[in-house]
Amino acid sequence: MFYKNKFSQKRFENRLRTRYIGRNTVYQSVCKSTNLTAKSQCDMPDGTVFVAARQTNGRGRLGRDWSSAKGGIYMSVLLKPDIDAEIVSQLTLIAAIAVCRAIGIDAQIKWPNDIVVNDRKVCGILTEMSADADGNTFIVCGIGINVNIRCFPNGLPYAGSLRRATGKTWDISHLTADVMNELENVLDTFTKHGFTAVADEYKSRCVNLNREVTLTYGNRSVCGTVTDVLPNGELAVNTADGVITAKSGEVSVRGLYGYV
Ligand code: BT5
Repeated sequence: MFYKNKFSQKRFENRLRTRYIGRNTVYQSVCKSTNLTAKSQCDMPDGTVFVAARQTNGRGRLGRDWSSAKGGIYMSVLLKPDIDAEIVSQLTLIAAIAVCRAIGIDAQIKWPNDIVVNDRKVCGILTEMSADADGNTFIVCGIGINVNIRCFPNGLPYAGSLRRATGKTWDISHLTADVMNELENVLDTFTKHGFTAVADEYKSRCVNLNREVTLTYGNRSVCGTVTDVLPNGELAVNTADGVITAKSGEVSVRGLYGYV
């Protein structure tokens, strides 16, 4: 079982079925953050994936920390698509669908970027857009999955892992490849037909739908009930002031992660 908890380039490559995602992979046993590594090597080809066994400064959104112990997957995909900035937030949703397909168990998505299994967060996604010295824009899609992690720091009571949810040790090399295989599939559909082509799949997994939420964006907070995820990936929330839509933001779902 020990080999499953360790990234092996050979096992990974044998499993990879992609044309370009992960065809160039940079592996580090430890780094600060794979998103930072990806940004510092943004001259690498489209689809390059930066993988680490652990991170010392794993990052979430809004400068939050991402706990990154050994036994997880920490990967950042460098993308150079010909798309406008508005699409960046949709890429987070695309990656969420890919992770759900790859793990293959009953996973839900808490809009926009959490993968939830048995009401616990097993994966987070951080998509960032940057530009190189010549002003060429690129996207880094960072994915952190709690695979075989058994215990989390005290401050993370709602973190879970695939191992804890299923009782089995997962193969890190295979799952890393599976995420890339699925990401390329979903991205192909997305590039050809837009988010609308996968919106129903996202909605079918979306834990926010028909739930009471508090949505925080900028320095505003509103309460309401989620009525839809729109064909462009925005969340529609029915509030006392009418329906508002959000492209990004923080959502607390009543009844999830201890939120009452
Ligand atoms: C995220 O942010 O969920 C995005 C996480 C992205 C991590 C990947 S790993 C590879 C790449 N390199 C990086 O440096 N980052 C990306 P957010 O929605 O802001 O959630 C952060 C919150 O999740 C924290 O404030 C904690 O409450 C909680 N958290 C931290 N570590 C966790 C973990 N390992 N599992 C579950 N929850 C965690």
